[in-house]
Amino acid sequence: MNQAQDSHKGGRWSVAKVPSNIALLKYWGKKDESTQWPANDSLSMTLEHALTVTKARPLAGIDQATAQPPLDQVTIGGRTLSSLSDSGHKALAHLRRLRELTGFKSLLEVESSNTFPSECGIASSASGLGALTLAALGAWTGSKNLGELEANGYCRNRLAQLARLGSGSACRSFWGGFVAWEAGPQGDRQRVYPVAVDLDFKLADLIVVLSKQPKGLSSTEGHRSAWTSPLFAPRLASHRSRYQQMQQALKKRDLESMGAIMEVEALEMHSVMMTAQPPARYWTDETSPLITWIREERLAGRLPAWFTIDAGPNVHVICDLKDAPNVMAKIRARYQNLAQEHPNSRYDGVEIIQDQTGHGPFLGVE
Ligand code: 2P0
Repeated sequence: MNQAQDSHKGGRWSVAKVPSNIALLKYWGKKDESTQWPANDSLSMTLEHALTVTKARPLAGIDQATAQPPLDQVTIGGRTLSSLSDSGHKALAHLRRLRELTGFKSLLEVESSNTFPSECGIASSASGLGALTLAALGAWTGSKNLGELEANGYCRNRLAQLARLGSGSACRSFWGGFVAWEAGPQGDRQRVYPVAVDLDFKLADLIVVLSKQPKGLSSTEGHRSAWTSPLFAPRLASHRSRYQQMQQALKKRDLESMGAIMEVEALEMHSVMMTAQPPARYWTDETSPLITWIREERLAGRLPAWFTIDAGPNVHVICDLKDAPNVMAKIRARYQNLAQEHPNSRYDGVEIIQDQTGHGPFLGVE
């Protein structure tokens, strides 16, 4: 297809549903911002229920050259995005970048919403920038599904590499199951690929929402300040071996080994955050007691579950899907008991969001 000729304008919407992902090995720190080159390899589990649903279609009769001002029209949850807000700037800059890299010209009308609440410990930039990328390419090429989009020159790998430029973690949302993102020897030689493609190894992600306060330090700032932590160089020196151990454990479906590695990884990332300049402490007063309880219960043989924590206070409890009802009941009982012992305390009304290993993205039209 001649990429300067967008296939159709106005009318039909391209609809992308892209899941979020939870990193078991974390992306924290960039070697180069312009190529979004991560400091280390990461590995994540794609989620099933936490999705961004994004619709896009070319703005009839308007292209980048003629529009005044040259802006796409993007709404998220019904609110029009301003280029002045962080998320608005990120989305609009990403659409401009996609046009530059692909040669498509049309400005887009975009409507987006999440199936999960914001600030609950689920990464909305991964699913959001992933869905924006997929919906935009669907709209520009006029593809009705992922197969047609691939036939039009946009396989999942290409989509993931484009999405990565909008938000690094978005590249790991383009496959179901478990996905690896390897930094590679240069910024333009990164690899993203699915690791366990047979989807019968399913884990639960029970997200204990301890706070919905917006985070104090943005991920972008956090990636920059990571380099100032005295713990960051030792982390990078040993991370490749941890990555290989996680790959081995995942291949063997050895959840105990995966769990042990993911806990060390989360604690190490948060130690880097807390020892960076400026220091960032994302945890609430309840984060530490909860992870201590998870470890104690597991050691006592009562809780077959492990934790990980993203750039926020909320704790992702990871367990085999078949153990999820039991683990969920134990966490709920813990908070009911604590709330009875401490009325009107932080223990009241703790929300737990249930998710699990997911199938990956979808593209359609409406
Ligand atoms: C991750 N996080 O691997 C880690 C764990 C947060 C903690 O990726 O600057 O929003 O858009 O590339 O992808 C958050 O970083 O950063 C993140 P940008 P992104 O999931």
